Amino acid sequence: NAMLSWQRTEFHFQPEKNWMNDPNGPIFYKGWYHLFYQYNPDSALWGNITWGHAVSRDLIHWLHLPLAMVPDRWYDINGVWTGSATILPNGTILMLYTGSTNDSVQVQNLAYPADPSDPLLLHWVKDPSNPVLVPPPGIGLKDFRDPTTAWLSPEDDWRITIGSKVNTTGISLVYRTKDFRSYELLPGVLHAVPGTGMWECIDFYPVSTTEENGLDTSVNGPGVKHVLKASLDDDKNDYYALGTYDQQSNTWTPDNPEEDVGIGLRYDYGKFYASKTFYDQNKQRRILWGWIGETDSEIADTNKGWSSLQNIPREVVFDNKTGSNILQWPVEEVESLRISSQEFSKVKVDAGSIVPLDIDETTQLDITAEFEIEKEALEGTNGTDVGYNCINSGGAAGRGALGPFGLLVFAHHSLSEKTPVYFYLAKGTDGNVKTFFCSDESSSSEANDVGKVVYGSTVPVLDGEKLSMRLLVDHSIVESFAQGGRTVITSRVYPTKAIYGLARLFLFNNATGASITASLKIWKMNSASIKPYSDQ
Ligand code: DQQ
Repeated sequence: NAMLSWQRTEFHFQPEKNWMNDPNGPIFYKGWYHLFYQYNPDSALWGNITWGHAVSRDLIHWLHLPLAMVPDRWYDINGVWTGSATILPNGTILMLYTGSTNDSVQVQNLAYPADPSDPLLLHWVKDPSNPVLVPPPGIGLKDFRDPTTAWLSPEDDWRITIGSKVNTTGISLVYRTKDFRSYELLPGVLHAVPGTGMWECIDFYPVSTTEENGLDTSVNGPGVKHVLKASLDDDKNDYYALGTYDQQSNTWTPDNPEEDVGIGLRYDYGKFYASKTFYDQNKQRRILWGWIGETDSEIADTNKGWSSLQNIPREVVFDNKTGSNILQWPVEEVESLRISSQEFSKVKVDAGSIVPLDIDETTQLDITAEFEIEKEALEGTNGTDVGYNCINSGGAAGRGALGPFGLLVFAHHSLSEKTPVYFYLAKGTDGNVKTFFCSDESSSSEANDVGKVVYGSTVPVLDGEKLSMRLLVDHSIVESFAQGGRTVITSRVYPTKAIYGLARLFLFNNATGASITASLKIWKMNSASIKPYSDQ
């Protein structure tokens, strides 16, 4: 359908057609990055789940490969669900994944490459001893899924964690194994949080508090914190927390119990779910993939013949400036797609005004922007917008003393369609400033079968820091990063008029009491021209 083809992205990963969801088993092997993913080969809606497969030299330019695994055994006939890869010290790759059995029971299965000398890893063997794990006593038969990458314990065995729930408490079960075929459930749980419901797609990994590089999954000790992430089935968001992992007692303890998993920080305050990291031994970094679903209707998805994207892979590090969050940043390789750039220096945007930015094509952009707010205004009245939050405060049209201000992307010149991405400063009666980072879809499209949500959260801004944002814009998605990746928001948007050459870019400032100054660098982005597979 040519009418809808503009919504297809040009540099985000997506299959040639049909439905995709969670990223699975990402690894770097023999010079190639591998991405597997939940895939329905038959339609643009969820079902018949297989493992799709693609490879890349640089995480940006992909080659589609044949399906890696299909539901063809009693233990996965209702779906080859989510799983993770472990690379053993001798280089052997093992995949653990959830199968939905002929009775729709969730079990864990082991698979490995048929030919480890094949860098493309085209063929996979399911182990004869499958299933290797079935739900333990007391755990619901459909509440046991998504094994993590294994880590090596000091006792020289491997550990994995698997998500579940007991009543409404989300939990992470830990197993030990020597050979990945037989397992022992460890007593207790790695962690549990009441009221958070089923934990899907748990991720558990170390981050360094002293070094810039990422850490392989088994690293622990001084200068290491552990991130625990759960995807909450009940509200379809990915929540993480920083904490300490004690191997002896098999427990993880959050640094701040008030910001525990599922009740505190999110990777992304927009549309982003079922994510997974892997350690990239090629560049000593940890990389995050997540499933970005559609927010239009199922009818629209069926008509356009495809659903869902993966984010531009993000490097994840501990934020040693705040000490209380991670930073997510698009991998440097995405910068290879930057074509031409335009710079705008110290553009003044008066209170209540907009300024068009003279860019002719705005559907594929990488934008960096810095904002300064008029000093007198910032130092003025205390107690403005004390109860502000992005979600219930009127979006970008709501006006306060010190916000909102930022960018309008996918904007029609009439402004009948626009997606504002913005900061909003709220000042307490004590004079303390709280900075919000938000994205407002409410006037993103004149279509009436699409989600139009206002997303966002607070973002830490330290003394002396300018307000900064980076936006990756690609046809129907905008991934927005504030303050170097402390707070991230991904929006899917489906304008009907602000498309192709009619999509424009503006600065806006809806504050009542402050002018702002913006400096920007804006790159046009090339297409990543993702290639179909051919045997030749
Ligand atoms: N998607 C998979 C499950 C997982 C869910 C099935 C999360 O394994 O829990 O497609 O999106």
